[in-house]
Amino acid sequence: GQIIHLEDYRPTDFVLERVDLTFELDPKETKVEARLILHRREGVDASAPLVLDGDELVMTGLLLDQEELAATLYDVTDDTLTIRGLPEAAPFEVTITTLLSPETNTKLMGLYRTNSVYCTQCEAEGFRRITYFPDRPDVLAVYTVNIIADKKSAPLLLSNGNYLGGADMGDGRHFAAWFDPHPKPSYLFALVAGDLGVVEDTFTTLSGRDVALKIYVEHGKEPRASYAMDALKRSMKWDEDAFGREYDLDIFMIVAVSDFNMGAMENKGLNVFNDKYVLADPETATDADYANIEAIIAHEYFHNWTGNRITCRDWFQLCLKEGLTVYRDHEFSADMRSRAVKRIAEVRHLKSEQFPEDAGPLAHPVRPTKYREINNFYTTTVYEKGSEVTRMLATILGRDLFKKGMDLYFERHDGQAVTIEDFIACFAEVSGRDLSQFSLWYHQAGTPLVTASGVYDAAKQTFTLSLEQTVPATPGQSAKEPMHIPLRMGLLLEDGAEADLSSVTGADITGDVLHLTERKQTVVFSGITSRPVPSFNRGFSAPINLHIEQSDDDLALIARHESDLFARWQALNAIALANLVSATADVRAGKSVTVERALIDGLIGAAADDTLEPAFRSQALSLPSEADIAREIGADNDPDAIHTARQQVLKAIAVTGRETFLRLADEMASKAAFSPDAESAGRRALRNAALTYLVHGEDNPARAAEAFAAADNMTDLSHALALLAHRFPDAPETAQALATFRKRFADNALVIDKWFAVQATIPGAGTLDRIKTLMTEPLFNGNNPNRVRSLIGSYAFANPTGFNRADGEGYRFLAKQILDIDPRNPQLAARILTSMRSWRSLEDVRAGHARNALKEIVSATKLSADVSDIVERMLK
Ligand code: BAL
Ligand code: ZN
Repeated sequence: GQIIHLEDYRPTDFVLERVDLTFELDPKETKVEARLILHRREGVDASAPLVLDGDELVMTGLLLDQEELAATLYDVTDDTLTIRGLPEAAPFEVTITTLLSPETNTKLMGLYRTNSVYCTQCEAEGFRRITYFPDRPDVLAVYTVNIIADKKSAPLLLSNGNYLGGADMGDGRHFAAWFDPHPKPSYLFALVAGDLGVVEDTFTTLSGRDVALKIYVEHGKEPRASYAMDALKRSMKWDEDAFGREYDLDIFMIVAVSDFNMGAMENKGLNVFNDKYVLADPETATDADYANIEAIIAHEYFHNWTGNRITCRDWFQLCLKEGLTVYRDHEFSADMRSRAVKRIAEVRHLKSEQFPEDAGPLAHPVRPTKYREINNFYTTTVYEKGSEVTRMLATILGRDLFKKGMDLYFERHDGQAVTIEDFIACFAEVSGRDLSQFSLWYHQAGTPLVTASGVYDAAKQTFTLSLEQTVPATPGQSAKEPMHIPLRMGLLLEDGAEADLSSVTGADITGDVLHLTERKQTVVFSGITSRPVPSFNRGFSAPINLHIEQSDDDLALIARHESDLFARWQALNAIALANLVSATADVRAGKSVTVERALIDGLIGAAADDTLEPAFRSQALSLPSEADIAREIGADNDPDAIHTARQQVLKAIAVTGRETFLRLADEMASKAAFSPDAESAGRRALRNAALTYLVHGEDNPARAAEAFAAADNMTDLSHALALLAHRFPDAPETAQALATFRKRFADNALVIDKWFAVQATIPGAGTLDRIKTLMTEPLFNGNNPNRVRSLIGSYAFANPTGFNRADGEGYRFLAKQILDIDPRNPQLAARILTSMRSWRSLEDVRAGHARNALKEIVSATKLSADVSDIVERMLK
């Protein structure tokens, strides 16, 4: 494919007024008739042709104002339909008939079948696989949709908007008509038809309108949709309370399907979900699953305003809807659960997924300026860093001005397709601030590095802080400007009190926010009565790497006394990370590993502190991951050494903390019936964290096997299974537990995904053979994205030692899988391939093997645009 540039944007020559679609559904041959009413945009040359997008379409009819079009007046290529000789000013009607084969559509874009249900996925460019169309987000139109289908196999016929009516057709078929009054781009179109069960409820909006809520799932799974329904109602209420946003149709529908490339999709009034993010009950879903369901139900619902009512002008603006909507779902979850614990989880995710992306060959700005394949830009940079940028805007402006800016955005741009500049202008206007430097966050890729050092002058009672920021070079961007970095901070004094920051020179400070705007800044605080311990980036107010020489004692002070709970966790994490990095160096040097007292005391102290909520204590106990350690080391990584070092540190903590962990395992055991609420989940998390240490401090699997046998919910059961499999992969107890689990859940695809994932993530070189055997399992299904992600994705993304085998077999295996998946499902293949994005930070031997595997992919004869874009960027 060719490269698309932001600077080439121009509006369409023709304005689309209305769309009428008629589907005659059939698994092998679905007929689509699309009637488009258009007119030439004012000022556009009278000879300009209409150019429509298409992808793998078979066209069997083309009419202009109901008359057949002469062959000389149009051209069809693989990806366009061009029509000439159109009226100069008057509206006209183009009617296109296409034939589709939903059953053989394995790309899961456009119209396809999943478990005998017809379903669509159109974002970003799937609608062009249904009919020829101006398939771009700035073409907004009102849609009427008629669906005709076999009555028996598809009693349910759904599309966007409100239901108009339907009837029996007398020939075994029936039809239904839907009308969506809200103009929308084609990527928000959806159709679902099939035989599904439903869970129903209603929501009364703030202005008193009743909205029918329906969640469609496979028959028999209705009870597992009740948590999703509850999350939906809480989301609708929260968006009214927090953002003043009311729902705007008579009905809101969610359909859960089992074959889906993404997590979910925000189609207007008809969200389609990966069933993984709808279905839950205590027996089959973990606490993490419940939290994800809550977050994703909210995310898709919030898109109704941030994405649907106000959409993107072009796909470069993807973060306009995604970054903002992630920010909104983060805030929602923070209000539903513990804000500090939620923030810790967000930052862990950001650092483990987005920071490596930003530091590697796939780095790109939050608002990119060019792309070859837009599907490859649904990234953690656009989503998670995009959300962080929104959060910084809220931090800089403060709550009230941020809200004013959002209100102005909703009011000014409702019904429009807009840009990041339009969004930022609303905040500049309400605050009177110049946000041009802040906007660099959208344009400059790379994680800024801030280095800080402080000097205390006891005689003058001043604390002088030298701050310096650099933004690393990234592909296509060698030189960077300094950014506006809002750094929330505190100066902790000896007695645990906090210094007053108001007497300061060299930087603007508002509340506890220090505004770092220059490359180098010297900031002097006066009236500081004792040597202060600076605590930076409270709440992770800016997505940066921070380097500061700070002793373990100072970090331990922060971990005990910071008023910001997130900062306490951050300090503990910093102690742990430094220790794990030096332990890795020890292992590579053949020395014994040193585990610092500050780490052991800090972790066990936090774990034992009954004044803190259990969920926080479990986060405190959870050591940085092997990927976190690799990222901190940065270059010449040996995953085996990292693993060994981390295991040894874990064991040392386990041995010293044994009494505490035994107490916690006992105290946190649940005495009441299962509840998925955050507090109960926190107790389970702390108990399981304690169990993890206990099991790592012992040489036999008895305790893990006992936990497996005793578990009465999926959180505890899957945790025990992972402990067994990862710590004692070859024990008979592990084989037994895996077999029991498989037998008990063989009929439940989502649970079996966990069974595959736990085996795919067993550390060590031997896991590859295990995976090859698992692929011949009757339960493996290479066409189901969830299943492929659970086995092959988990291996490549979440098994550093297993995947990064020193002999390169892991990479060669992945290359083979990518080439196998690509022809069926390019999006899935490209996504899994990004697991190799940090290959350059490996030691030379592994990096050499990785390069060869990537070269093997790039030299394959036929690659999708998705995979070739990723692999070429990774090799550049
Ligand atoms: N728009 C794609 C799925 C999501 O981000 O909600
Ligand atoms: Zn989204």
